[in-house]
Amino acid sequence: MKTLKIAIQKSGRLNEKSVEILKNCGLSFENYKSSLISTVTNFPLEILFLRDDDIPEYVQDGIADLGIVGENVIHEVNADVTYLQKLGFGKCTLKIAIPNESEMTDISQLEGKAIATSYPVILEKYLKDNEVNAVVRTISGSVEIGPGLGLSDAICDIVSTGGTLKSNGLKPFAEVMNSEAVMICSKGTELNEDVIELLQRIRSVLRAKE
Ligand code: PRT
Ligand code: ZN
Repeated sequence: MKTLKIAIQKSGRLNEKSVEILKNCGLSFENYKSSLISTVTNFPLEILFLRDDDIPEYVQDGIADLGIVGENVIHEVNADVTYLQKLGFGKCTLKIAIPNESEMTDISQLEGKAIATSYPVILEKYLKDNEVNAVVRTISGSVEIGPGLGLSDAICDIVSTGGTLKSNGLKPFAEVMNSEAVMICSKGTELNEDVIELLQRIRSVLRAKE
């Protein structure tokens, strides 16, 4: 049987927990920061370490059979992949936030306003679903400083503790989507005995944590 490939984040918020869950499944592999591929020595599996943004497309295109990535990233790139399992970490919410002094109370008041975000696809869809015409300003990071700089009236970004919003004088206004890390596979991935075995091990690791 061919060796499976799983794509996980190389470094960042999901890396450590992704490595941990695979190790807890009994998989032995080296986790060198410098290498992009690691071979599991006791299971027919290779681990690809990638930027999280690239994972959905690698899986969609079948370059990796499996992947661990945040749901927000999958939605943002509109990837056509199959969800196998929610993994219970990397939980966060994509929220629209506005300056503390703003008196807006309803999302319809975003009409004609500028919203800074790194998630233009998800935000545009949300605005369309809610029939709000706002200007989406796409920036790649530090969106929280947008309103303070006069770049935007609101932002749409990932929130977990809420500390970043607070320290930038912003307050949550609307919830756009909840997200957590999930295991995905390509539409064409054969659910062979190796995939099923891995999935069963992951599920028992998750159950043991409950
Ligand atoms: O380098 P690479 O492209 O792989 O990583 P990245 O920098 O794009 O992503 P990374 O590592 O920051 O996040 C990976 C994934 O973790 C995200 O896609 C989410 O699914 C998930 N996640 C969970 C978060 C957060 N929590 C989070 N708090 N991603 C980002 N944040 C940031 C947010 O953007 C904001 O700047 O943390 C800040 C807010 O946090 P609080 O706690 O102050 O609310
Ligand atoms: Zn990224």
